[in-house]
Amino acid sequence: MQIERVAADEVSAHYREHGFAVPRYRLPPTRLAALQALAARLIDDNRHLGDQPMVCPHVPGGGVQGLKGDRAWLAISLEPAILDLVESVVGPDIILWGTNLFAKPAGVGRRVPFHRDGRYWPIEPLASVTVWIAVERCDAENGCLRVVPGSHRARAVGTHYTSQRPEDLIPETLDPREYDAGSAVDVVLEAGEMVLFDVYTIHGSNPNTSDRRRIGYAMRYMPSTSRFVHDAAERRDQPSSAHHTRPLFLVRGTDRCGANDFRTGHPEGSLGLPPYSE
Ligand SMILES: O=C(O)CCC(=O)C(=O)O
Repeated sequence: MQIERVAADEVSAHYREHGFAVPRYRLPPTRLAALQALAARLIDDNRHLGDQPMVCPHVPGGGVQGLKGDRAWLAISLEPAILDLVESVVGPDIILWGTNLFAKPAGVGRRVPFHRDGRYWPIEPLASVTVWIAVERCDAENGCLRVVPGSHRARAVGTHYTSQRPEDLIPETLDPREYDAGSAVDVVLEAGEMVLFDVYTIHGSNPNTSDRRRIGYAMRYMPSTSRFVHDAAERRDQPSSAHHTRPLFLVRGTDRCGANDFRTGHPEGSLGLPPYSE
């Protein structure tokens, strides 16, 4: 399958059919420059993490990684055009519940094994869309994101095992008998382009064999018809994820299920949402 860029009003149909969509929209130059500066600083300030995924840079001091984050990251998640795209796939009531920076240094040979997200995400019922933005050009040589088209139709996370292999960047690995790796496609993106993919879409990435680094910024949004269950997270969490202290940001609409907790993880007395800034 060829990856095509689709108009904003076609994103939802493409996403429903294939489990992902690459919109024609890309981050405006000033926003992209801000994102690139934030990413460069985050990587510099957190050298001890090496190539590990950085959890929730939008929450200063909010993770268990000792990450030096910055609330300026939130402006990216609040970009109205991005929220419009998210709305087209999850509806008008939207919660931002997480972010990750995936930075693979040049020539570092680690892969992200194929997996489905959500295996331990405490969202009930499970529903979430990731907006993964290329901070710099991402292609086959530097280990771009890869997706298995149509794999979201399973509506189940499938059987995973925990990899102990040092060449794997994350341990979650989907049993290879559950999909045809030959049908995976490279999602080649220019800086500022993005892909939306479903919580049930199988995805991963190859090692970066190039002399360029590869950086993607993933933002996780859920419809507020679902509940983010902080206390369930405490029981089934991955050590590096700290889901039980995740702050939720109602970025559009209202809390439809009425049971989401917008206080956990936020500084006292604040619901934590800065105004949108141009
Ligand atoms: O950036 C990558 O290579 C993997 C990203 C990923 O697994 C995710 O966003 O869930």
